[in-house]
Amino acid sequence: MKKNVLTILTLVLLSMLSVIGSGVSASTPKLYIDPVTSTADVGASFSINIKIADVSDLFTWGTRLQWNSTLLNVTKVTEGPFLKGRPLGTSMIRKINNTGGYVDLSVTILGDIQGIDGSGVLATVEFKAKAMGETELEFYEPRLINHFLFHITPFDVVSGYFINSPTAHDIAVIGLNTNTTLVQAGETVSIEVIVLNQGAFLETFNLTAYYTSTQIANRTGISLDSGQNTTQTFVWNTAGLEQGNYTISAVASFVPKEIDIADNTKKVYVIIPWHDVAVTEIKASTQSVNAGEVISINVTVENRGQFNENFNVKVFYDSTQISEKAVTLIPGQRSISTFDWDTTGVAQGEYLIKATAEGLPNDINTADNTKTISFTEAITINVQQQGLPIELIIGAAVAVVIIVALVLFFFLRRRG
Ligand SMILES: [Ca+2]
Ligand SMILES: [Ca+2]
Repeated sequence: MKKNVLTILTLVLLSMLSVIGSGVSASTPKLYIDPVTSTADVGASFSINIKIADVSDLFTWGTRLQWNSTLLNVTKVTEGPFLKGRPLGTSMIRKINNTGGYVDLSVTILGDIQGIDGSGVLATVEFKAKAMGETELEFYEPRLINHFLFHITPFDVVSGYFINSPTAHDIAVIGLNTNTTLVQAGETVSIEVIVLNQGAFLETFNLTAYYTSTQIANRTGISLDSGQNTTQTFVWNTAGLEQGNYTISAVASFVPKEIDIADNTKKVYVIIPWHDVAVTEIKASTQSVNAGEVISINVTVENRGQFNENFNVKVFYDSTQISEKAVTLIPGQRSISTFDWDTTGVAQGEYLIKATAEGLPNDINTADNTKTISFTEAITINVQQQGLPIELIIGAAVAVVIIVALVLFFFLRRRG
């Protein structure tokens, strides 16, 4: 047992040293767990720090930190010094769920003031080990927000790891970060992959980076000692690629007798931005009017791309244009424009209303730029009637003819 403890301590020390040694780009903020690898005997406690490096104007941060609930319980969460010391202090929300194996954390500076620059400890989390095994201490949906309430992006994320069974073979991709999440086709993306030997033995493996299922590059024969990590950088040339959402993955090949193969792959997303606006809904204020009345038509449009867009929305009944409006939308924004249709002079009948978004030459999906209401939603234009409707007059005349015919029929039969 003593030898095991010594091995674990060496492993932890090695991983701490290698973390200090592995330099990450100075300009991109990094959210990480220190130390990368933790250990504790069953029943013993240990602490990890959630740290930030190279951040500017950090005002609010939050994340879920999750782990395998059969191995660890959180016993204490305290806020670190990084955001503290402001005139009005900070507010921290922590929700510990040891059954689910996670803690939700959120800290914000109080008051309308600047955020903090630099590097430091955001929080300290104390765990107690319940069993033998290993688990990732993983960030889920982490967010960094500045004092303008904008998300700070991109930032690098490196998960932590707990192990107290030192006889395993296991390597893991613990970090996968790109220098950008938005790239113009033709530019290059730098992909940084961090692999940690979480097992107890020297391992040799291959590391491959992909976009979607296409290989970017492959490194063979990477060797790592127990507890050691390596940072490998790949360059992805996006020349000739279409606009879209690309999955970037890093895959470490399995080593013999590997106990956990799920952590050998990590994924992130990079977007080659596109223009796309869409008409998503048309609603008329009424379905039936007399000619001469005004119908309000609400048209909902959405910016489904990544650029600010200016375009025109036109509304038609059948193929006749009712009117046109200019719309400006930021990415992801939706708006409703109201068009008044004055039906003066419109012939009696049923009409389908159509709306189109026009004036965006690079829209990648023009199919969603036009929307027409369904036949069941057709607008009926009635002609205003003076006196009795013609149908009623014809109906009454027919009834009179039938009654006269019947009376005549019975009268002649009786006489005969
Ligand atoms: Ca593994
Ligand atoms: Ca479109």
